Amino acid sequence: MTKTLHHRACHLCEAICGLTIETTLEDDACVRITSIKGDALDTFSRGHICPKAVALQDIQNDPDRLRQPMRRIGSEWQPIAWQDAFDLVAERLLDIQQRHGQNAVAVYQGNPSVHNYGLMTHSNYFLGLLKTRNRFSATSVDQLPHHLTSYLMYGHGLLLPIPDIDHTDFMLILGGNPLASNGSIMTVPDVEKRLKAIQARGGKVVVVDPRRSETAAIADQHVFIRPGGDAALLFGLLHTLFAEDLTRDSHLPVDGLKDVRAAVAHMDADTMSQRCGVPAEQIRQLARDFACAESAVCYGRMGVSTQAFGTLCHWLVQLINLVTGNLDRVGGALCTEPALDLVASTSGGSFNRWQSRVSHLPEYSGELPVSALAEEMLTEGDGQVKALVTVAGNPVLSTPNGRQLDQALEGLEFMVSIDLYINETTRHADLILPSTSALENDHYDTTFNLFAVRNVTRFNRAILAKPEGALHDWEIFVGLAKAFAARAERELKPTVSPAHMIDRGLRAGAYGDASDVKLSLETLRDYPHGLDLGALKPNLATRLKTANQHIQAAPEVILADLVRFAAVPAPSPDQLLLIGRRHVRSNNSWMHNYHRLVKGKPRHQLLMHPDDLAHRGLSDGQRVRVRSRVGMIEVEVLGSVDMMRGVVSLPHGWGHGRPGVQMDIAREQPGQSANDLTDEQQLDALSGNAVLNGVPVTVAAA
Ligand SMILES: Nc1nc2c(c(=O)[nH]1)N[C@H]1C(S)=C(S)[C@@H](COP(=O)(O)OP(=O)(O)OC[C@H]3O[C@@H](n4cnc5c(=O)[nH]c(N)nc54)[C@H](O)[C@@H]3O)O[C@H]1N2
Ligand SMILES: Nc1nc2c(c(=O)[nH]1)N[C@H]1C(S)=C(S)[C@@H](COP(=O)(O)OP(=O)(O)OC[C@H]3O[C@@H](n4cnc5c(=O)[nH]c(N)nc54)[C@H](O)[C@@H]3O)O[C@H]1N2
Ligand code: SF4
Ligand SMILES: [Mo]
Repeated sequence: MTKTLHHRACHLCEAICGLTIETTLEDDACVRITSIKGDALDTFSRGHICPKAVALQDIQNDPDRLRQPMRRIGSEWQPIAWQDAFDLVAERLLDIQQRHGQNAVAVYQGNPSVHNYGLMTHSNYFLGLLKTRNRFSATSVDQLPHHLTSYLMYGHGLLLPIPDIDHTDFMLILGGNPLASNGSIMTVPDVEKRLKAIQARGGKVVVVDPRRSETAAIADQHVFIRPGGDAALLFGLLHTLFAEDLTRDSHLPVDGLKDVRAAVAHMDADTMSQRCGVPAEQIRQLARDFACAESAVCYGRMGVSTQAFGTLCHWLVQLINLVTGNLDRVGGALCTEPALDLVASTSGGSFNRWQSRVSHLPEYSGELPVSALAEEMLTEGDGQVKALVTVAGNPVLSTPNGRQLDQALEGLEFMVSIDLYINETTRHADLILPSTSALENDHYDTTFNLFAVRNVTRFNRAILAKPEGALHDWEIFVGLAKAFAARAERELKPTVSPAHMIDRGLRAGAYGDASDVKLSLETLRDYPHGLDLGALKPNLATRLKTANQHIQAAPEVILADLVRFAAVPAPSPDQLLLIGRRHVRSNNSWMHNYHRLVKGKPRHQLLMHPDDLAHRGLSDGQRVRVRSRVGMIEVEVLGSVDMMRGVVSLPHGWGHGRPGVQMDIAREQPGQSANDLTDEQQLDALSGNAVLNGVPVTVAAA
């Protein structure tokens, strides 16, 4: 038995923790993973690890994970050869496009697409050939408001200022629970230690959340807020900063601040307090505390981007950092300067160049909001979607009104999924094309190095050999592209491997051939634990991509949205509102098939304040019916004093009990899908992002 130690970044969430993985060459000539630990020599993650990383071996060994392409005939799945599968996809998609037009084929790309470098470099090699406007992704059930705000204010949708968590004196967190999620649009391994370090150096952490989350529990202050009330709270903060002269000059060139002042002139803390339930004096004091801190950063995430005024929220977050002098400042919000800089190498984005056919939702960077996907399939007429390609996504469980989409998928002429499992979505596919597992593939993080709280980089080779006959995701896309181009008689430019592209990108980047660091894949081999390229530094002035290289503080489309904000009546305090919840042992919809992560008590119950239970004559542990405009589910309810009154919480990603799902462990503990309650008609109308938090529901005994 020979043991080997490997080092690799974990790709499962945004924290990119360094791992040490031991493999053993056993007497039967099989290589097995014998241990997975945090890598103490990774200077970024410093040995931090969470339970999901240990389950990487379970993904590897899972008998339910597909290892060859599968074709569905009725309800039976049969293996099919790769080339036959590629030819079939090309034939069916081309035929549908010839009969119904290019937009009749839709595409949905899910979250793991950004955690897998081959999907980043090569999905478009095939998907681009389809030339369809019906492109969707998980972006519009997540962070679209961040991109739109940065595109409008800074000229590039990926120029996202990141909290300088290691140097700040005051961190205001809205709608993020990094202790469970391990951070998002803030790549921050070991986040708990970093938050506690703020407190240890005399600083303060404040969390705004309708639930006393794990992060709120360690904060200095927790502010309860009615779901969806954050724009009002942020307006109240900004107004106070102006009214009490708490602003600080910025070194950055800014246009439009006068317009901002005028636009928020009547949004005082008293008026805004009625919209969000936070007492006016608390809003004013929070503004003072923020402005008086030596350095401070306001950070909003998932919980505030997936609400009705998600884009206003992120715009206000930027403005609060800007007017207090904390944008582009050490201890404030800073833009990461990664080795492979997508800000430098891609176009800034685009907005509203076209709209969805049925509901006229706006395009962003070539994609439409996924809330429109089902109706594009269900509404007859020219341009109706007849076929779907899904890539590493499970929209039946992750997008609003998932039941409707579930039914719409049944009516498609053809569907192909590039995925590892037969799950709630892919069970509808005609073909599933599974790639190698992550440990059989090289890894370079193209995305999360860009959002990291330090400038870091690393490249790791595959740990396990590629099984015979298996293909990497990128090779599947090359196979599909070749088959499609041949049949369509279109020219296909040759391509190179992802590793080759990364090498080129590294050499051309800020730490590449023209610098002293001379980064390339070759030089990165000397840094198996990752390479630290230093703390974040102010750089925004030189990286702005707006036409005049000034920050646009008052983009027209955002100011226009203030009319919508003003028109919304104050929510009724009697209305029960649903929010989500993440747990460190779960990862969206797809990691419930590993015993290690799901063992013990279930974690997918509805949480409700004990007073709200009593008010309805319900008791802890009872089965209840939760209803919204679009659906009804039956779940167990638990009393929790951590919930704000009038708010209930249910995690998403469950609901594995649907027929045909081939994930044995997940089916034993199926839970119900929160997205059978979320409503595809509830949107941040400006961006088209889905509202997943603050969904009106009723709860009654089952
Ligand atoms: N109600 C509610 N809904 C939500 C959220 C919420 O908080 N509340 N969160 C939203 C957010 S933030 C997100 S990002 C979305 C996620 O939504 P999705 O991206 O649609 O869903 P995932 O659960 O991430 O599904 C990942 C799929 O990729 C497959 N997969 C995993 N690794 C690979 C790989 O390497 N290659 C390939 N080809 N496939 C792979 C898995 O088998 C699975 O089918 O959900 C959103 N939905
Ligand atoms: N363990 C684990 N880690 C993950 C994931 C996972 O599924 N599991 N998913 C990954 C993905 S795809 C993403 S995008 C990130 C997301 O990472 P985060 O943005 O940290 O998301 P959550 O953990 O869902 O935290 C959102 C918080 O917002 C609160 N909230 C809900 N509604 C409102 C509201 O109206 N106002 C305010 N102020 N707060 C509100 C919720 O109570 C919750 O505490 O996590 C990533 N990491
Ligand atoms: S927090 Fe867990 S899942 Fe996320 S990168 Fe680190 S080890 Fe992986
Ligand atoms: Mo996400």
